[in-house]
Amino acid sequence: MNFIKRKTWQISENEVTSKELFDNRRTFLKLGAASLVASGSIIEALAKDQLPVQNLKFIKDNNPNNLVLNTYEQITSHNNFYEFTTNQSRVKDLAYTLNTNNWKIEVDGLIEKPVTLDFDDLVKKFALEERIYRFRCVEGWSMVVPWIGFELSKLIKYLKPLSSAKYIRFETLYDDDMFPDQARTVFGAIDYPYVEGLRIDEAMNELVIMAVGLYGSSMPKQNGAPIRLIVPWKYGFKSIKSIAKISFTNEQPLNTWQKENPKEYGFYANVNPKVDHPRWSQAKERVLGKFLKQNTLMFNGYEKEVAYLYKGMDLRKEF
Ligand SMILES: Nc1nc2c(c(=O)[nH]1)N[C@H]1C(S)=C(S)[C@@H](COP(=O)(O)O)O[C@H]1N2
Ligand SMILES: [Mo]
Repeated sequence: MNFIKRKTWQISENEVTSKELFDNRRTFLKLGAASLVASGSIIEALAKDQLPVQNLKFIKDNNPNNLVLNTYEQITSHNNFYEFTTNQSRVKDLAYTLNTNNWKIEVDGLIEKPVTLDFDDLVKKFALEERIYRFRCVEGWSMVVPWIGFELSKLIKYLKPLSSAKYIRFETLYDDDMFPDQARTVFGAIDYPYVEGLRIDEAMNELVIMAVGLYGSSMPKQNGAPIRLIVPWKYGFKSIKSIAKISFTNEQPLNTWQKENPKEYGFYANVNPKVDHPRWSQAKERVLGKFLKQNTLMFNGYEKEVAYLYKGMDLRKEF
């Protein structure tokens, strides 16, 4: 059993069983239990009935940098998910057609043994962790999200790619019954399926997660249910949603946005306030729900953790 003994002040709201919390929410708050938690945001939102049922068990992120979380409402009502619509406020109303039952991920390419992973098994195999990360879209908006997931590195080790595999490639599900924009064969917004990729050494960095939820509960459909990638130091488009296929390759994958517009979007897409998008500056960003803009940080604030990956590269050319 992986029971870790901690001081009372390290007990997270997640460890107080959700049953206790829901049965006795008022008393819980009156007793000052909020003082036991690292960040009160989840308790606050629960008290206001703004969160869905907390159905995931996970290891809490103590949020050492005190990032201010965006609300569940903000995170789930402003979305980029072109398979539904390019209208960011409409995704949440259209996403019900995505059926995540019996979800499979096909794995092929440079790997000892191609397999089909079952999502439900996968979630049981790897311990879930909360990761509170900044998330920066290339369009200039950002948010802070308490994702729940497991490290991609653990999945890669489990899958045992061949040493000749230099890249990992992901595909979103292709199903035109579930995704209305995939059914618009001629006038669709982009070519489907949506594709993304990482170099294997990037993919092995411990910041990269396969996210299966946020705010303690399963991934909302509009955010990429049931499982998506999160690469917090790269522009949001790298964080591909609703993954149905993984391939190991020795060639750099042609990711969707590079294919659509290679002058504006590359493979790396590292957040970089000094390299502007051809049509706008990337120096600042607007946090969802905020009026004033804030400075964008190099590698989205994760320079210490990831700069080694790009030593010797010209980040203006390899954007
Ligand atoms: N399959 C798929 N994945 C996707 C997208 C998409 O349109 N389709 N949009 C990307 C972009 S541009 C961003 S900013 C994020 C948005 O994630 P969110 O809706 O959870 O904020 O998802 C990324 N992953
Ligand atoms: Mo984005």
